[in-house]
Amino acid sequence: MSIGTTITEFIIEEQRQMKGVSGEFTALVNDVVIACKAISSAVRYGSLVGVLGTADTDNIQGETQKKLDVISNNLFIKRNEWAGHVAALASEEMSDVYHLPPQYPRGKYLLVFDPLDGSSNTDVNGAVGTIFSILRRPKDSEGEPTEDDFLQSGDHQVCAGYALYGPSSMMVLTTGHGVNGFTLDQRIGEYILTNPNMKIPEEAKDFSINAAYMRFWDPPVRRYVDECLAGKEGPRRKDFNMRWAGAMIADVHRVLCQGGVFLYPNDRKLRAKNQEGKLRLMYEASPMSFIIEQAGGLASTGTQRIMELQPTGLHQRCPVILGSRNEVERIISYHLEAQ
Ligand code: P6P
Repeated sequence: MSIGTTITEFIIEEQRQMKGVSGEFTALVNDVVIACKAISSAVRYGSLVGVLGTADTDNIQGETQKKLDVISNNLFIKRNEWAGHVAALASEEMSDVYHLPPQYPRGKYLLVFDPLDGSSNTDVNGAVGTIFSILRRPKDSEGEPTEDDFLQSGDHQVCAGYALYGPSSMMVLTTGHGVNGFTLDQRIGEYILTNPNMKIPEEAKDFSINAAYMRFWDPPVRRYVDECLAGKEGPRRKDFNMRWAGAMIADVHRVLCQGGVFLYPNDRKLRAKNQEGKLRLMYEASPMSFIIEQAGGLASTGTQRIMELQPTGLHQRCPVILGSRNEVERIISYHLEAQ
């Protein structure tokens, strides 16, 4: 039985191309991979082992946590805190920076993650996943890392990736040299390279947005969606399809594979809550934007490139419009015309 290229072999090859990256980076990615395998397993057992339903706690976002949110967060911490590759962790599920227990050495990387994106899908057996981003600890950072040490724009990411727990368990990651996809071979418990050098198709027929909020949308977003809905008879002269999985990771993975555009824009409802969009910059928008750009696509707030946004807080939100270059450029042009 031939095994194929495991994700560890692939990362070691990548490391040889990356300047200033030691074996520490490879070992860190390996720990992240093991954490994702553990989360994939926990998600798959579902109600068989009582991991579904809500925990009795809320996260920093004020969202009621699912049991699997807490389990996934703890698995990610336990796998990544001990080895000495990271100096601190930050998570959607924790309000502050997570400082490592005193007995563990501090490494040169910072790891920020959403342990279980789309967790509202867990109780209905829908797709969920883990998103992570690896940053370098700033050279002038001393003692225990602070929140400020994490507040780096998306262009500073060393690595970004996600694990999608769908019909198959996949990992997709980039270190700035393109995007590669790996599928978990349950027979040997290894992620195997199955989608080398992923490129987002330029032609698109899918758009992904939660149309329940249509009445709150800004005119540029409304114009884009209305033109898609007008189909062949409208200005786009072709029919479109709409998809909304309720999990960014599943919707963006489809856009990466088939082309199209994913939108979670700002709108009147969010502004009324003083929010700039719903999705979080550090552990949702930035890592997914890194992947989409490395696959030849674009990622914008509608007026700014997401990877250039300077974060002001760990849990800062931002509007997200990402996908096939020409679709995102069209939406950006509608925003600029509306200014
Ligand atoms: P809505 C999941 O909670 C999430 O953060 C993203 O994964 C997903 O795209 C979005 O929120 C869904 O939001 O408003 O459609 O429930």
